[in-house]
Amino acid sequence: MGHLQVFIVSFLSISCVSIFMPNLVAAQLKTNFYAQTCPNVESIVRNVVNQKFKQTFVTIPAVLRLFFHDCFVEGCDASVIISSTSGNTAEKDHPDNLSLAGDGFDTVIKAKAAVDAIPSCKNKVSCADILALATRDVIQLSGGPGYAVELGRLDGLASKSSNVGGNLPKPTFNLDQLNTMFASHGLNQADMIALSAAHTLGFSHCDQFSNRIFNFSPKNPVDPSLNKTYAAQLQQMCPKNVDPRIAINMDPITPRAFDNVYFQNLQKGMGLFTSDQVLFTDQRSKGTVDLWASNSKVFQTAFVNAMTKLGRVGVKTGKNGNIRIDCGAFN
Ligand code: HEM
Ligand SMILES: *[C@@H]1O[C@H](CO)[C@@H](O)[C@H](O)[C@H]1NC(C)=O
Ligand SMILES: CC(=O)N[C@H]1CO[C@H](CO)[C@@H](O)[C@@H]1O
Repeated sequence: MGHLQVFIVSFLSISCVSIFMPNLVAAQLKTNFYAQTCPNVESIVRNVVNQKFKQTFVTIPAVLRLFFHDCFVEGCDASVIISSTSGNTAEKDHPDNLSLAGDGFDTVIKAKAAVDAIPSCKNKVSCADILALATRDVIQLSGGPGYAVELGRLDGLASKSSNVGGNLPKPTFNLDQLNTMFASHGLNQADMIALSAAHTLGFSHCDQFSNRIFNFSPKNPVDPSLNKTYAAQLQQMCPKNVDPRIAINMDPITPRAFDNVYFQNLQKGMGLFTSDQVLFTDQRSKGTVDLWASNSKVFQTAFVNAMTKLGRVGVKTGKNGNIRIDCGAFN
């Protein structure tokens, strides 16, 4: 009897959710979405990612960050890949995108061409799904966990530079600001901390953190939460009036490995941005940082879970999207 009641209650609550909040239900996404139409899509994308990686390591952080930006602005719908036209300034030309490395875009364009070269796959696989697959592949290539990617996203029909600003986190954010922004995309604090570990890879331009090493506050020119040795190294690599094109490794210890050293760095005051270091200095998130700094397996499980949730943000189906022929332009 007790079991039956529990069953009925949970059955009802699930159906209510799907009736009243269809956008929160990712039922349309499935890992074998292309099993009939393009069964080899995963290996086709992976081959292109491998080739691109052999040409440049930047492929890895560039694809990973591109996926994050895509999902946070308009949803995971490849809107970030659209090029501006005379009538529309697209997302990628917003100043926050200035630093998105071109190799991420190039990877998706090349993978799309490889997929479309197979007759049965032609115009069947969305650019949004190709980006999601390439993201999983670059994480694995750099030593991170492998995972099954949910598929079935359509490509979006809008891409506006004016939609970018308020949707992406700033490196100066505190914990409340980070939590608020991630919560607005259905991600909780643990998801936010796990995803922040993407900063175990890749580069930052000096202007993104110069406030922390030169003019933090009248009392403390250097952010007191920064490790003193690390702060001195940052000042040396990024002096005042440095060439704005100079970028430095965000994880100074293992910059090319997807690992939990990101969290070990935070424990030493070696988080590059305020938004990184605050995860350790704020008592509400410190416990998670300490746990994941010492337990890579637990971190990886949380990361895969958070990436899967990120991949469900704002997914387009039906009339809200299509399969783009050219990932960089609307059909
Ligand atoms: C938590 C809030 C976050 C903030 C404030 C933030 C901010 C930034 C900033 C300012 C940069 C440096 C850009 C540059 O100067 O070139 C950067 C780089 C990067 N971010 Fe984030 N980010 C956040 C979360 C994420 C997430 C969730 C991911 C992916 C899951 C991610 C992936 C990356 C990667 C891979 C790079 C390196 C890009 C490259 O080397 O080309 N970030 N981020
Ligand atoms: C600063 O970083 C060094 C390693 O570069 C580490 O040995 C030291 O313990 C750190 N200091 C603090 C206060 O965490
Ligand atoms: C990779 C890419 O397309 N980056 C663009 C970002 O935005 C600037 C202008 O703000 C463009 O010049 C870049 O090409």
